[in-house]
Amino acid sequence: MSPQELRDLIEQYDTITLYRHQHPDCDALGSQYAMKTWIEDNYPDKHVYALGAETTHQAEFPPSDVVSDETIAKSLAVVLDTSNTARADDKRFLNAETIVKIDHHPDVEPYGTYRMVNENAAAACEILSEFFLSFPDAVLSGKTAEYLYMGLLTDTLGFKVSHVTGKTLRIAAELADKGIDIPAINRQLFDKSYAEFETANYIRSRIMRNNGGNVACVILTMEELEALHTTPSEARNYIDEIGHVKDFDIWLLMTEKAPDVYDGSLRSKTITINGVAAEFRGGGHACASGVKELSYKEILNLLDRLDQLASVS
Ligand SMILES: [Mn+2]
Repeated sequence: MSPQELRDLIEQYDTITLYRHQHPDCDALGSQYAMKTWIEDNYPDKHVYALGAETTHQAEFPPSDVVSDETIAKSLAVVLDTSNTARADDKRFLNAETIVKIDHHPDVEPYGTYRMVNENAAAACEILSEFFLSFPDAVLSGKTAEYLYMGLLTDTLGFKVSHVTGKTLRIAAELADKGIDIPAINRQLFDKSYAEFETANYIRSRIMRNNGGNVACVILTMEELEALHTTPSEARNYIDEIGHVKDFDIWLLMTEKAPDVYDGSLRSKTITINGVAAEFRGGGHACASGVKELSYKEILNLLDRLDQLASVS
């Protein structure tokens, strides 16, 4: 739908309910709260509710609203950053009178009465920014701009991924002009706690490399995880700490969850690794995979296979 059609729809409804996906990131929450503040700033008499049970620890967002099923039924529902209905945090949007999907993921399930979907957009916040910026007569506050910038920045990993276009950067520039505090936003989103910093230091100190030096592996035992006060799956979130090294083509982080039972996360720059991952009860994307329930002996076999991959490429 066009920006004007969406604006007309917002003007028609007194009650608007907003939705995000499960395990929300800063694009899901940022787009949701940007929509809420923009509508409240421009249409102060309307009732706008942001719904969803889960939140993120990466940044602070207001608490979710609580609304009745009756309120949802008569509302305009706008679902943000959510490619399919099963992924929506609050599925009651399906009972709303009118549903709008605003998203940038592949449109695998074109749900809703209307759609504003652009698979080439870097973030839901990019689509929403474009919508807001097409109305110079409407207020786009600093708070709304901050929410939008947070979504853009996190979904593009700091404007570093291939989805970033000239349009993404022009939109970021327009948001910057609204007086947002860019360094403060970056600190809020990306600064670590000292405990996380120390865990990262420890993991980096445990790197083992193959003969060629281009495969890097860290194996954390149950004792080590206990000393780090972290769980096996939380520890594997630190996989990025051993990436971004010119010398490493493949890197992996194995964590012991029961005596001699290890799960692992594997990453590569360009080498396809999901085939090898599948040989070890795993799989995933070409350059980002997982493996499950390996013994220490199997880890050594896995390292041999990755060593072969890295040496032929
Ligand atoms: Mn997104």
